[in-house]
Formats: sequence, C-alpha cells, structure tokens
Amino acid sequence: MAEIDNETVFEKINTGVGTDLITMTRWVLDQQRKVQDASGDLTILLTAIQFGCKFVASKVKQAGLINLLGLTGSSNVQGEDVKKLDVLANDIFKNALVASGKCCFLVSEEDERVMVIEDPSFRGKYIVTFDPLDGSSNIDCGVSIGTIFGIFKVHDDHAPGSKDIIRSGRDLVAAGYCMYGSYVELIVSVGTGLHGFTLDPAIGEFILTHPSIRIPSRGKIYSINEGNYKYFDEPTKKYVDSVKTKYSARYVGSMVADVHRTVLYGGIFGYPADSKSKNGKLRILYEVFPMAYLVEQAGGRASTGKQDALDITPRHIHDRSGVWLGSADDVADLEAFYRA
Ligand code: FBP
Repeated sequence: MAEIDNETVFEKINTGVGTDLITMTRWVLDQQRKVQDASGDLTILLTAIQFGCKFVASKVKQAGLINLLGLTGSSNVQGEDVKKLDVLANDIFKNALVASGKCCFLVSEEDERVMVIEDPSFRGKYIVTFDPLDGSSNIDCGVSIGTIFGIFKVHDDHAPGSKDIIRSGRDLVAAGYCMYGSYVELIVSVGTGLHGFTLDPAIGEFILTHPSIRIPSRGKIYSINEGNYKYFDEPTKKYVDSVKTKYSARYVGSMVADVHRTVLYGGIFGYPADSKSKNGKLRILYEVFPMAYLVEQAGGRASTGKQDALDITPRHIHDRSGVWLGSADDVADLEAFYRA
C-alpha cells in the first residue's frame, strides 16, 4: 500500500473499473495473471501476432486499390503460384514474430525451410508455425481468407532442435486464426477454452465479442469440396451420401472461413485424403494442428477418420493429412464409416 503523507490524497481504485470493452491485450494479460510465475513471453508473442493480423487485415481491405491482387510469378515449396498478398503477409508475420524476441524457430507455409533465429537478443523459447494467408484461391475475388498459427514451446531451454518442431499436436500451448471477411475476427486459445475478438477498425483494437465459444454437439451443415467426390474413398463417399440427405452444404474453399462457420454454427468440415491427394491437401503443422486444437478447445472434435488429428506426428514440416473437424457427434458419425 502506498506511503500516505498529509499533503497527497490517495484513493483506492477498484481493478474492475472502466469500460467492459475487453481488448485482446487486456484479455491476454488477464490470462497471464492466472498462470503462476508466468514470464509474460506468451503475452508479448500473442501481442506481436495480433499486430500482424491488424496489418494484414488493412492490406487485404486495400488490396484492389494498391495493386496487391494477383500473382508474383513465382511458386512456393508446395508448387502453388504465389500471390502478392501471400508474400506480404508472410513478411509481415516474420517481422512481427522476430521482433517479439520470443521465438527460436518459425515454420511458414511460404518458406521451404525452418527459419532459425540465431541472434540471442531476439531468440526466445517458442516455435510458431503459420499459414500467413489461407484460402489463396479466394484472395482475388474478395471472399473471406485468413491467417492460421500454432505455438509450441521448446522442450528445454538449451539445445533446441528438430524435436521441438516435428512433434505431436498435443504439444501445442496456444493457437489461433484470424478471418479477414465482412468483419475481421481473431479466434484464440491458450488452453483455457476458445475466445473470439472482433477488430473495431475505428479504434484499431480487437475487442472480446465471443468469450468461451462452445461448438454445438451436432450441426446441420456439412462442408467438403464435392468436386473431388470421384476421388473419395468408400467411407467418405458413404458418409457424404448419408449427410447430404439431411444437412445443408456450405463450402467457401478457405479453411479459416469454413472452420469459423463450423465452430459457431456446428456441423462438420472435411478435407480427406483421396486418390488424387493421397495425404490430403491441408498441412499438418500450420493448418491441421492449430484448427484441431481450437475445435477441441470449443468442445468439438478433429479426426483423420481413424484417429484424433492432434495425435498424429508429421515427419516433415510441410507434411499433409486428411482431416475432419467440427461437432463431436458429427465427427463420431464420420468415424463410424471408417470403422465399418
Ligand atoms: P492455402 O490457400 O493456404 O494454400 O490453403 C489451402 C486451402 O485454400 C484451404 O484454405 C482450403 O480449405 C482448401 O485449400 C481449398 O482447397 P480446394 O480448392 O481443393 O477445395
């Protein structure tokens, strides 16, 4: 308690005062207070990611006006044509993550290799895997796209190495995605449930608008690219045939948008392995794992069809896997077709 003297008048201020508009920064600080001996490193890292999302959101909105639509003319490690916004978003996040001083390794969809932060004054204990701009096929037509990220902690402070990257999704300590759509929404979990923050462009702050999101145990929507039906395996075909008689179909083609709708409304989203994409299309470290972690934090499930998606361990940083995620009862129905 402050030293009191006769001149200066003190008045105790209640820590709960002020607006009940909870910004993401304030929410992250509240989460940090709940962790004994927290270093504050994760708080700083999430704040850096939040800045990256705000920056990318502003560029996505302006893209058509500042010649940021279209291709760069080069292709990435996935063999995909790289969009101008892909490169910009990747640079924005790499800069923000390095500047946070809390990372030792970065894994990006756009970079072939793991990026190592060698400078000790910028090096920290976290590994961030990220898809800087998800839903590339929708960038130029203005349909919702997003950023996806997963955060791991090094196993021990010294000798960080590949074992800190090639690991099970159960090791995630936090994850999130930011959807750039009709509104900008940042969905995050640090292991205490799933929470959503809407960007208020007037003040440039993410405001807590969706605290403690719980996905319905069953939905009425299925989401899959049925254009691949001919390549689907038998369990997938039988499952899709079964749901299309009773559910509505919705498919944006941006994982962030399809997962965001699924988390809020319930139902199931799937991108299975098939005879064309033998290991599926979505990348384990920066698409499958973060989304599986978030859906589980909301009470949903994520499965390959045969096992929980978070229990797989990739062998390479850009490995892919088939994945189904959404309402627990819907994913259970799907798995039944794989067991049959
Ligand atoms: P990128 O755009 O980041 O490469 O992500 C892959 C993705 O666009 C997902 O967002 C989406 O779910 C899927 O591919 C769509 O694939 P398809 O066009 O084959 O249905």
